[in-house]
Amino acid sequence: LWDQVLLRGYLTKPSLFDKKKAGEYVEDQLVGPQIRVKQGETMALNLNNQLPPESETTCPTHVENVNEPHCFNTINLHTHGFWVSPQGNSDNVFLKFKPQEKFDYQFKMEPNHPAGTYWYHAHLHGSTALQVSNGMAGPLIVEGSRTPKVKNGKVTSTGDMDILWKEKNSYPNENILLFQQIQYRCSNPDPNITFAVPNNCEGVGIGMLENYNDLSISGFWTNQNYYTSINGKIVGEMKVEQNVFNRWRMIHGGVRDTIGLIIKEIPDSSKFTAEQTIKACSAYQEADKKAEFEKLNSLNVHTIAQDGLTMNHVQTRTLSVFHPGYRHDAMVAFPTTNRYCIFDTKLNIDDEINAPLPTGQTTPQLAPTNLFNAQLLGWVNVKAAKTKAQTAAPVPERSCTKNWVKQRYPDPVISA
Ligand SMILES: [Cu+2]
Repeated sequence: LWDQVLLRGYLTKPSLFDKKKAGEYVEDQLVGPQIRVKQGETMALNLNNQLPPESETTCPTHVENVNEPHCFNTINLHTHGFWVSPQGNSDNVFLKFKPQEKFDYQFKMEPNHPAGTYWYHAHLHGSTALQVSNGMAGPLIVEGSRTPKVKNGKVTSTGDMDILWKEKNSYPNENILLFQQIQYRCSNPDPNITFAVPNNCEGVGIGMLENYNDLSISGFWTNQNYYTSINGKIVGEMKVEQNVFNRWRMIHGGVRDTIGLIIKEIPDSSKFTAEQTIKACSAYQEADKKAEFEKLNSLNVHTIAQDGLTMNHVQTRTLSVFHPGYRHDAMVAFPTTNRYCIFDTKLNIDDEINAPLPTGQTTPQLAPTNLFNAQLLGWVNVKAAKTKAQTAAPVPERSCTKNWVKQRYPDPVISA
């Protein structure tokens, strides 16, 4: 039984927008629409606030203490990671727009702005965490075509991955995975109706997020019946083709829990239905299945960019750690037609934001003990490869060194 929720978000279709303008609540996905822009372009964006009106109680004219949360229906928009002006009608977090107000943003992208994966979200002081936890976040993609620059045999600029990674002369398909942590609480106007678990509405309440006390600040994220969604879906399906490299643009658009992403293969599962897959994946979540969980094959994820920046070398890993706001671009190929589970494994720094690492560690490690090994976030449905002869995708050994660039580009393309 899924909970019904009433949250703030970005509408994805003009038809929904017209309804909303008429004062209605509308049904839409949890995640904001994808926005794409090219290097050198100006991104024009009209933000039109159709949230319900504020009152003197919810949004006082004079705020005594600006750190006191307030004005949850007053918004603005921040382009997370963009190298643009933070002033005027650009990425200016001091702008604020009340319900029924609208604003024309203009984000001027430099011709050398790094192509990559970014995201946008509400960023008004006093309401940011609450609005982002409602779902006010969406993917922001910068497309680019810069070639690597090499000087005296050294790469001085890595170039844009959009044109660097080719498979059989075509650019790889891509999937955006935007992770969100929607921290709603159930409510019912009848005070006699209470909820044993605050975020399990049991069909008699509606999930909302209306004050900061409801934001989970401490304690174990998973143990509180919370989920991290991918593209607005809880334990949703991703479709891919066997052995084909896809570029996964992964964005942590949540504010709460660090994600330790691991993709595990379920043996003999190629004929599993969605229900069977979710059941099979879920069986590995609890701590008493730790040994079995660890025995499952982990998929190699070939990370090519972090936080919008193309890396010098491909880094192959099985565990990808995302703190809130972080992005990873990775090339992933699924070698079998088995089902794969997308897990958030429990880390030793989990459930803490910016927790210091134990002495001597440079990256977070899997938690030695936890009630859960991992939480299931989604699953992958792999369609059989078109050609029978196809072998498992090779682990790429690529880097933006001169040799590699030379293999891919004729000399004149490399600007010295
Ligand atoms: Cu941000």
